[in-house]
Amino acid sequence: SNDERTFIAIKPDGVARGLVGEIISRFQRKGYTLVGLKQVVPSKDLAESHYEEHKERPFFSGLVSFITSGPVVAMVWEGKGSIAMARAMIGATNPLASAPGTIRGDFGVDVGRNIIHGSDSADSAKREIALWFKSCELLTEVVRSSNLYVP
Ligand code: DAT
Ligand code: MG
Repeated sequence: SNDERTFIAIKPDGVARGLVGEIISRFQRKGYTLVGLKQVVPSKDLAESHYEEHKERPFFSGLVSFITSGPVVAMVWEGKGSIAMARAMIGATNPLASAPGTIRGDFGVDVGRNIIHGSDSADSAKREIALWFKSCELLTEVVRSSNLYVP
């Protein structure tokens, strides 16, 4: 449906490297609509909740310290097929395995510095949007009436 929403976060490395505009531009050009946007240095609690599924993994503590190490640009993008399409546009987890043309494939080489997060399913998207945003921080209804822009 047209109102499918996904959670996307530009990680501290992506922000520090000046990739925010490039990444936002890619989602906009694809035809998705930005319905939530903020910059935040995540707390340890937020980072641990966000990556809860990985808490037993050996890289968990490094991942949490990395994601809390600086500003993250948290976003909600809306549009048809946005969850799976954002994952495709982001590329494989390890940037060395990500195809050129994807965000990780174009801009990274290190799995521990892979620039961007995207929700991996409808359930994850719902959980992550609620974790990072209050409902009042999101557009309630995307206006699609402009005759200049029809996604
Ligand atoms: P993704 O971000 O593609 O959904 P994931 O959910 O499997 O990947 O892992 C979450 C993040 O954890 C990932 O973006 C980077 C980090 N990570 C994953 N596997 C790793 C590994 N083997 N070594 C170090 N960091 C890893
Ligand atoms: Mg994941």
